[in-house]
Amino acid sequence: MLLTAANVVSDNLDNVVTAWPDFDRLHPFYYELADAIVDANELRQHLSELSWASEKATDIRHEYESRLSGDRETATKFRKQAFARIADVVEEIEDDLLAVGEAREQLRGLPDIRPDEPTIVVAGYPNVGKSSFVNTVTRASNKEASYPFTTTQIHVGHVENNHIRYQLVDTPGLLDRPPEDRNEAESQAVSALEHAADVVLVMFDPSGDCGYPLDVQRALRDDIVGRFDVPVLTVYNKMDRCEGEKPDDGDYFMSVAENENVEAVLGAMIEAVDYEPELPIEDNR
Ligand SMILES: Nc1nc2c(ncn2[C@@H]2O[C@H](COP(=O)(O)OP(=O)(O)OP(=O)(O)O)[C@@H](O)[C@H]2O)c(=O)[nH]1
Ligand SMILES: [Mg+2]
Repeated sequence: MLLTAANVVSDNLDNVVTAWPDFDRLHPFYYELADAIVDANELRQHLSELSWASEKATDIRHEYESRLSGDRETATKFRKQAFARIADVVEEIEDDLLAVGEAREQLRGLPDIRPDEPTIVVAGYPNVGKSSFVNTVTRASNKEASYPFTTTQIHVGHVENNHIRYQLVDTPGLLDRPPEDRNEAESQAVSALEHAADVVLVMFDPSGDCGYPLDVQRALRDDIVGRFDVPVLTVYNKMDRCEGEKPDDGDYFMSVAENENVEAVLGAMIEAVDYEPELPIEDNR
């Protein structure tokens, strides 16, 4: 009975610990995102308490095993004592167990962004047409997963080109306002995106509909250029609403509403990603 009780406690706690990915080997994208949601150091601490408790349960078993060989009455007394001590150990880690369970719930909905897949991040102020663009180009293969990140959601859509799958990440609430307006978790989500992005599309609305003047939109782009270590392309949308000269700081001009130049913009993004799939090395023997 003691052997079984100690093993059940010890094995279950070990399973909880080993079921967590090794934080040190996690892709930086997921590390940053996870750390923004649950403090990774605190979580490590909780998990190490569980490991401690697991070992402790085994220790108690070893300590009492030899004492159980005596007469029945003494053995029963020791067995109860051992049970009580194991129960104390479990009680001692109650808070850690609760915290680990809560962290698991919070992390369960992490967006399905594959950091190793070529990734196009779409940024820009609210209402400039980001979602319209992502929805248009991902129409067929649009498996959109959204994730409630603090006040906002990250949407992920996919397109395929030359048998390579590209993910488009639409990030309302994250890359659509000045850095000083972001809370800590949101800033960290932005750093996570820095690890995942292969190219950033900054979308401008020159029509004035979105409510943000162009110089404000440009300031956001300049912040993104400073942060991201990948090509950042400026795309003017809503060109159907604009007359006169094209602004000279645009890489591309389109109208999602009139489906004008949208595919070309997508093509340019894919080219900017410059993704080379890893091919198996040919064996010439
Ligand atoms: N005239 C015109 N309107 C457009 C164009 N593209 C998008 N819109 C409209 O602009 C509005 C905002 O578009 P969304 O795609 O929701 O913009 P968003 O950037 O995703 O906005 P948030 O999700 O709030 O950040 C919608 O009413 C669209 O129909 C365009 O090329 N021309
Ligand atoms: Mg949107």
